[in-house]
Amino acid sequence: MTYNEKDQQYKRFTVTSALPYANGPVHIGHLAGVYVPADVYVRYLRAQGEEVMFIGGSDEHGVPITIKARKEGVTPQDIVDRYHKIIKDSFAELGISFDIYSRTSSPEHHETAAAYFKKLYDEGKFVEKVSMQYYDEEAQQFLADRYITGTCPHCGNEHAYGDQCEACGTSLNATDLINPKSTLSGNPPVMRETKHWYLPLDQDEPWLREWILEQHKGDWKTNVYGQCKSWIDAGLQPRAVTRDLDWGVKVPIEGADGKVLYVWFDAPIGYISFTKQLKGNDWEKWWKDKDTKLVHFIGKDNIVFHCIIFPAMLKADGSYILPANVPANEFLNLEGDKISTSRNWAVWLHEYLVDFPGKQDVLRYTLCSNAPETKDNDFTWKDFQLKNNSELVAILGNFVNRTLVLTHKFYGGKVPARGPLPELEQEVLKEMATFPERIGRSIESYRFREALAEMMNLARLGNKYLTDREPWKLIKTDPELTATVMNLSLQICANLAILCAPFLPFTADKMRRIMNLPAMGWKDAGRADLLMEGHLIDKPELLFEQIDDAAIDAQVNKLLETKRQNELNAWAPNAVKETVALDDFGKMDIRVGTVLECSKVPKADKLLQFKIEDGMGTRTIVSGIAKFYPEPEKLVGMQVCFIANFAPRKLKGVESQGMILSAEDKDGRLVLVTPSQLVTPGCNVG
Ligand code: B3M
Ligand code: ZN
Repeated sequence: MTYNEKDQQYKRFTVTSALPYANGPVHIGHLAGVYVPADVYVRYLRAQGEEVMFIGGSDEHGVPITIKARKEGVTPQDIVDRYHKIIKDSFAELGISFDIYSRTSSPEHHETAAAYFKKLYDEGKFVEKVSMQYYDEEAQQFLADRYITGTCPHCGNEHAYGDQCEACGTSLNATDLINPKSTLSGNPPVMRETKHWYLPLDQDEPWLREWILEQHKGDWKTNVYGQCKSWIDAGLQPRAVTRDLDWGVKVPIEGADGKVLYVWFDAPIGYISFTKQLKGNDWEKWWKDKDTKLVHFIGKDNIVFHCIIFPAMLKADGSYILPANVPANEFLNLEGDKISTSRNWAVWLHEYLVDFPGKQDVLRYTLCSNAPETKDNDFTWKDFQLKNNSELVAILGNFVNRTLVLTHKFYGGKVPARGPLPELEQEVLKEMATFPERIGRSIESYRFREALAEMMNLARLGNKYLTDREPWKLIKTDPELTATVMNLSLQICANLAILCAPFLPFTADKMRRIMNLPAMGWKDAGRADLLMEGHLIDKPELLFEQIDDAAIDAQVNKLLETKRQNELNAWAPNAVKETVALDDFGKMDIRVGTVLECSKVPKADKLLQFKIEDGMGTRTIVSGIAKFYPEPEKLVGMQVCFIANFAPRKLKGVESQGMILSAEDKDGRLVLVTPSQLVTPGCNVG
């Protein structure tokens, strides 16, 4: 049973986690924001003996998926099939313990979402509106916001989208764009009439205000409460719940051909359809019984959908419970930059699992201890290494290993008898008994960083106890007390196996295996008799191993290469300089010359010196392209273009008579400009 009284009123817990779009893999930002905290929460509740259902799945509709499909020349189903599998498998390997991980392209979901819409429609809960929308006459389809680009009216960015300008971050309406164009045909779109159905959120304002701003004041996180308050205070507008698209849940009414449910209408209903898949006829108590606590784990960009729109949908039906809490996290950045799928600036979970086999708990630990619970936070690989080496290895791993090694060394692996308890031992046991509630209450309050730190404090207590008692010395003078010390240390290890399990499930399993411990519940923790005298411990194994600099450098270099690729992809020719008169150009005397000799300039790693036949004799020209031509001698015989009438200048002691022309490519490479055919040295370039 949970510690906080408010939770004790509930018979069961329905816990959902945001459905990741199946247009790419999941990354550490998703894990830190949503899935690791959700998993810690459900694992803890199960350990407390609570009835828990943990729902997850892939969000497979929406424009991002159709855009990716078009880009790759495949169908949206191909895209979601690919990424649903990658996401589902990588979650499973990280120990995210869903009771079901389903998908919104499933027939069961389509059926449930369509029926949900139909019920509200039949009960007149929607407002029907005809509006003008952009339409692509060549592609013969209405254009969703992401299918329209144009110039941002705020910053002039010519590649703004119909819903947002990524350059200045302004939210836009498609009609705001200057010179709008369809991304499908490239043509300017036309305006055409279309009908959609709207959720009248404006009518929901009174009860939403009371439910959120009154009832949940103080128990919803301030970042969540604050965002809801801003939305409500700004005045809620009716929200379209249908779209003119062909990929999604078909709108199940007359006069809705070519229309599907808006992805943010259908996706949250996925939580319900997945419950039906999991629980069959027993599903309703998980969504309609007031004895059920509903908690949504999400990132901050999903707050309005889970605190305002989805509750409005649930309320419109009238038979559902509303979420008791929505503990949204802020965002995790990576090496000081926003994580971005499109820029590949991410640590992808499926890649991490390949690069760091068997280190799932190291990632879980790092992301939980650094979670952006109240503000955006930053993940760095150096910190990941530090958390592993200085905390997991040095504190938790070290304490358990020392205890198990000494148990084998002194007692052949058997738990020794515990004698009378001196004061220090009584204090240690008294302190140990407080940890289950300290950790439990933090988890129940969605403060997972704090809960994890408390768990590690128990390991610190164990380390300090061993250091204070020094059993490796004490054995020589007081074997009876040593036995007591080792007995208590083993009890602390057994407690850690229970209390670390929500955070570090793989480590907990390993500890239990080594200590031959049965699976135990949270309520077993805090006790000093988990291991009875004579109980046999298996051979000790290290729980964690050092992560060396090479492994970290490899990851950092991988990101640096990504950054380099992004810069290359983002490269565009710089703006043309101001207009010059022909005469200005005429002042430049540009000639062709043949390279007679070429060599590095001594003590100047960037400079090459050329001896050029220029039709009037020879001249020496120094050029800063040594890095790009490592074998200068191979340039002999090549023809180059050079400016002949620059004043001579000394470069590293060599007099240079002119400037050789090179093109600077987007990757910074300097490439010599040479005529396409052999010409006479000294001829003019114009
Ligand atoms: N597919 C994920 C996101 O906005 C979105 C969540 C749906 S939860 C019902 O990143
Ligand atoms: Zn802009």
